[in-house]
Amino acid sequence: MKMVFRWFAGGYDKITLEQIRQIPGVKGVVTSLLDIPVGEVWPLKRLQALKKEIEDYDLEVEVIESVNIHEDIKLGEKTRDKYIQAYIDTMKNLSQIGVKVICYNFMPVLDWARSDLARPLNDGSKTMAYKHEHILNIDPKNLAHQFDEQSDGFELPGWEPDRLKEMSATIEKYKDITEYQYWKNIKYFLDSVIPYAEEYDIKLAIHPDDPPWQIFGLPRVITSRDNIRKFLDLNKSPYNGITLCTGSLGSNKNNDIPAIVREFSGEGRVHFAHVRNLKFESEKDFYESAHMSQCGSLDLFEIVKALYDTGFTGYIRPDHGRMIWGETGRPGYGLYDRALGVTYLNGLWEAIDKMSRKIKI
Ligand code: DNO
Repeated sequence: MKMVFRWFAGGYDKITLEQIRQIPGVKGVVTSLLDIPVGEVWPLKRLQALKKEIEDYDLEVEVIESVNIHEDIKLGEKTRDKYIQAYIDTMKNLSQIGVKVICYNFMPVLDWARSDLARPLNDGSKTMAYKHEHILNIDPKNLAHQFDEQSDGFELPGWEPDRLKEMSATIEKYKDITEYQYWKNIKYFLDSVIPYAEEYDIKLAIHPDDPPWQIFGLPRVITSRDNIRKFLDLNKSPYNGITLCTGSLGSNKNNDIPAIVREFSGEGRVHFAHVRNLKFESEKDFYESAHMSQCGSLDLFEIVKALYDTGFTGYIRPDHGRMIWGETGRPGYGLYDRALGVTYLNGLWEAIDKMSRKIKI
């Protein structure tokens, strides 16, 4: 596995590359060009400059999160081919700077959702939380407004302004889209781009829906073991893979994460892993806890062991962290708690590695 850390390029992060290079065991950053509107080609010159900026700190840039999918592709509109072509052109440019994995999602209109971005915990830290009742009863527009107020002035990934401008109108367009049609739209996208992913040697890694169930009446399908199987079968190329996000899938108690890891990583279809923990407060309510198993409801030892046992050679990053030690910044993406996450994951990996070598001897 290769440990990476999410960093928002182009002045969108207050965490510096200098700080990231000092986290032990981090080999590279996961980033994107946030200012390029969805559907436009990412210019090669910008990408070359980005690569240089990152490599000047001895870090690599082999994973992009995300190249977002234009809504017309998700909706299967006539204009989708133009946006698919732009996606392919972006992939080509990314391949020229050595990118190996693109993380993206197929969530309609919105990306992830939480009811609270800064819930105070007993130890004085703050974290993101999800209360199902709150999401059931809120207009998505008001949620966007609430996020704006709680995000400390940072643009949240997945809640970019260009996406939100048209939000109500776009939600309306999904009224007539059935799940069956949605799956067909996903397949159309995959069959169009995967041959180029193979040619450019870039693996595509879809991110699960977060939370993994329907919200605001929109189709959300990358939610469970069965649906991931269905997704991977839509196009069987090894370049069509997943981002195994433990927190997103893990917020449905029926998803057995170590088993999901064993199955899909065992088949070489997990190209990227987002590893974090969460603590259930009821069936569908949870908050994002510190990474350690004893702090949350997921067993991170079992998850890392499943990755290890299946010979996982992809990229891994700690996921959302709490805000600790008085840090302020983009919710979920502070420096300190994620750095602790890196150290914990590296510790688990080293221990599992050394123990299994001993057992073999
Ligand atoms: C949130 C992230 C998501 C993720 C996208 C991938 O913090 O996990 O926004 O990057 O869904 O496209």
